[in-house]
Amino acid sequence: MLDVIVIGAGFAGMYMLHRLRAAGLRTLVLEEGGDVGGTWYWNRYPGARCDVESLEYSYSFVRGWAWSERYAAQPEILDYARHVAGLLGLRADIRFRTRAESAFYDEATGSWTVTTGDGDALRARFLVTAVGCLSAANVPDLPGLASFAGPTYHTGRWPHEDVDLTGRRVAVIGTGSSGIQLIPAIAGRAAHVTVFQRTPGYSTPAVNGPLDPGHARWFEDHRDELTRRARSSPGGFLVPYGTRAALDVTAGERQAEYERRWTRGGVGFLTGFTDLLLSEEANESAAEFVRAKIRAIVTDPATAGRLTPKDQPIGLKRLCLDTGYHATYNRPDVSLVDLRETPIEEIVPTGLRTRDTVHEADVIVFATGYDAITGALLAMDLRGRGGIRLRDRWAGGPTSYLGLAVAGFPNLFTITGPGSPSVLTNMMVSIEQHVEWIADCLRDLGPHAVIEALPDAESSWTEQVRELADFTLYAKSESWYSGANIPGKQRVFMPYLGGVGNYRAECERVAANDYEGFLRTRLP
Ligand code: NA7
Repeated sequence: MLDVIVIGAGFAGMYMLHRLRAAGLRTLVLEEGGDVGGTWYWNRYPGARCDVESLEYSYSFVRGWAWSERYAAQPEILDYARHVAGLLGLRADIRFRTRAESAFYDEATGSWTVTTGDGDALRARFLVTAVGCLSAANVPDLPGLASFAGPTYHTGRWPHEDVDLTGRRVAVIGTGSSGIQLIPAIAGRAAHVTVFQRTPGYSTPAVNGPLDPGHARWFEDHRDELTRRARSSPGGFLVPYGTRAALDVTAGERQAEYERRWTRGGVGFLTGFTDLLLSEEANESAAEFVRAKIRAIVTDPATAGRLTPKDQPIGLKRLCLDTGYHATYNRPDVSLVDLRETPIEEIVPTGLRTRDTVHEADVIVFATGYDAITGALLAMDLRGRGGIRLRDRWAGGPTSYLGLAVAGFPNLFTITGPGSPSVLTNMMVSIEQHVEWIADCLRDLGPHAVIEALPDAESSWTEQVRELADFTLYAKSESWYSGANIPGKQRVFMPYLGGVGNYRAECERVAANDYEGFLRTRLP
């Protein structure tokens, strides 16, 4: 029997394997893809790029990698993942093209049995899920889809072979981060791009470009100090965080701060003031700044109107970063269909039919997002004590202690699970923190331990996550953070909003307090 099975060989699973091996635990990683990289293995669509700066979106302990751009494109991030796998010799303990279909906990032996897609049954004392928060693709069930004559792609399941869109008429459904990256990247190459937009989103410029080697050297020289800073910050990013409320400064000062951040680019647009996600009035000042930018960029006023988010605060859906997204609509070969005015009625062999016309297309791209945070966990048949299914346990929405453990599921840890800061932060910082906490926990407890979240600890943590969300504008928002993008999914705001610094302190306190909130026993 193994000590640990890890599911997923993205950045979380790779680091988990490295740390568990260092702790002397026999570990096997199961990975559905053909290589390491997780989200960067699957998300190969044109324009795919990280919206966290490359230097910050890298392992804190790996040195000597030279990123070429401020924001790395998918191929370079995948190369980096492969490089790290080679450096640490990880592939020897990863079984690729192996999907974990189910995992059952056996109380008698205190172990997990994981059944793979090939029918193998593998046993381990501990199970760690590293399945990613944005990996279960959401493809809407549109009438007539099977009748479409051309190929269809989802951005998160993009083929590994070359997809040549040259001279094709491409329909893109969805304008979240993926659509916003893809659309400018294919415009000009495709004969025509027709974008089907349900909700206009806010986006600010990435201001991408070649990485200054001097800055990269400075970053490397100061890496330890910068890592400490990121780890104690609210979001795990090294952006400047303002200390004043937007409503405490003059309108002119607000504009100047927004303009500075717009020009600098990157994820820090909303961190200039303390109240942008707490006060509707403060939020509106930032939202209106971005709306004015869209109106200034897009030359056709009707198109600009459709692209401008109305009556929605900024930042409650993930704020996108773009490179020339809005300007793309000034091209004659790009058009916008507003699905609120003319919804898709059906897919026909030659395209997409709305009330007034058929929009002809050779290819359909679904940039329609994911069943986020819980989707990949629930795609497996996970069963805990007494055979209870995770799906049933979470029928009323996910509950978790620290986003790391679920009551009734002993010896299971969920990296970046619901109830942890995860998607609201620099994922690299959150991944490293979870991996290190889990590895230290297993090292402290030894392979014969059984550890399980106590129901009271789980309820009070889940309540704390909810209370924090209720304190902010997120409480009333509709987004994948709360499951609102998936029909029938329970609405629960899933990420922990207290910030990575506070969260880390709480996890460390729990461990130092003899794993407070966990029941610990030992196998006989
Ligand atoms: P997102 O952010 O969930 O965006 C999905 C987009 O697809 C969004 O514009 C949705 O509109 C749209 N959508 C979803 N379902 C439909 C249907 N049925 N019809 C029309 N349009 C639809 O996913 P992304 O992949 O762009 O980004 C996910 C994260 O990955 C991103 O935040 C980064 O962290 C990386 P809606 O807004 O729901 O009206």
